[in-house]
Amino acid sequence: MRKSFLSTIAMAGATALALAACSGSTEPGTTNDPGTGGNGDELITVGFAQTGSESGWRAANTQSMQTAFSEDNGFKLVFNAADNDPAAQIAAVRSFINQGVDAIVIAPIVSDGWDDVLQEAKDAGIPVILEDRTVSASDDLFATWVGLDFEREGVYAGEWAAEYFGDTPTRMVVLEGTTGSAPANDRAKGFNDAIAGSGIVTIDSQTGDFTRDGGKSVMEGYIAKYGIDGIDLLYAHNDDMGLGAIEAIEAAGGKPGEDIIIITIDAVRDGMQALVDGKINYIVECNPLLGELVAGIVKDVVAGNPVDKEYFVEDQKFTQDEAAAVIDSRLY
Ligand code: GYE
Repeated sequence: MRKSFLSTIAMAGATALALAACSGSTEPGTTNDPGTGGNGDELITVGFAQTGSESGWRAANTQSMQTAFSEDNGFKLVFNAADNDPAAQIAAVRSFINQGVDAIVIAPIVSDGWDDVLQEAKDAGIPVILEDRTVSASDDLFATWVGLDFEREGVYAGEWAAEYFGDTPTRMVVLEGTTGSAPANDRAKGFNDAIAGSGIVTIDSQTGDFTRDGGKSVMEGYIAKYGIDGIDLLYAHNDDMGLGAIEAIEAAGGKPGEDIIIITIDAVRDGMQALVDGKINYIVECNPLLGELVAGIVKDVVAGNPVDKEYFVEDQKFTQDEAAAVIDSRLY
């Protein structure tokens, strides 16, 4: 069954419920119940295989996870960031298996290539919880997944573009996320479906690997090839690549948000500021604050309580005016 969490507030509420249900199932005197004097009950050891530190989104996600998987919450966290190297990430998961952790949480860099190591975790009796990105492996190899609907994010972005440009012939360049990652695949698909029938044509599409530097250098290449005047629209699969592209456009003497309309995904602080400043035209949110929800679900999985196969957290979307109204109250 598909579960949606409507907002950060709804998410926090649901998490509180999940945690309450969980602490009810643990024994008195655990770290969840320090008031009774803690009598040596064990922390849940969790290995977390993070992608790396490629973006503002990732920094907020790592912080959310590290805060939620604290000793005060009953966890010992073994953290690994793989610097966007899929082989290194799989090696980290193997090391968690060898260490005999109680559960493994993975934010998979790419979708493919997980079958063997997930089978090894299953054979070792260690449950795997996927966070953020999805995998193509069979879903009996992991307990559950918690994340965002990337395809819908792409649809939201594409719908705004189709509405803005209508039938007008529009030359679009795309900055794709990491090749083979679920958000890059799904954000492309959702966007392309939504612009079908509009005047928007993709003239170039390359990966900027979700980084600011990647977005900047790919955009420099686009500008060298097509000129600022030859590009009407930029769709960047995350804010950071869009922010890098803005630097490239400005360095070439162009006005981001005017000469080239820019749409990005994430809604992290720097992206929202660029939206308020008129340099980005539209942002679809991708909520990185998944830590508490994931921690509650990990406790349920380790306790043997039933969980759903997937938990979707819902995203918002912002025009320039909407961003100005909320920017001061944003948590990341
Ligand atoms: O959009 C991007 C990050 O997987 C949803 O990864 C995440 C994406 C996010 O690098 O900024």
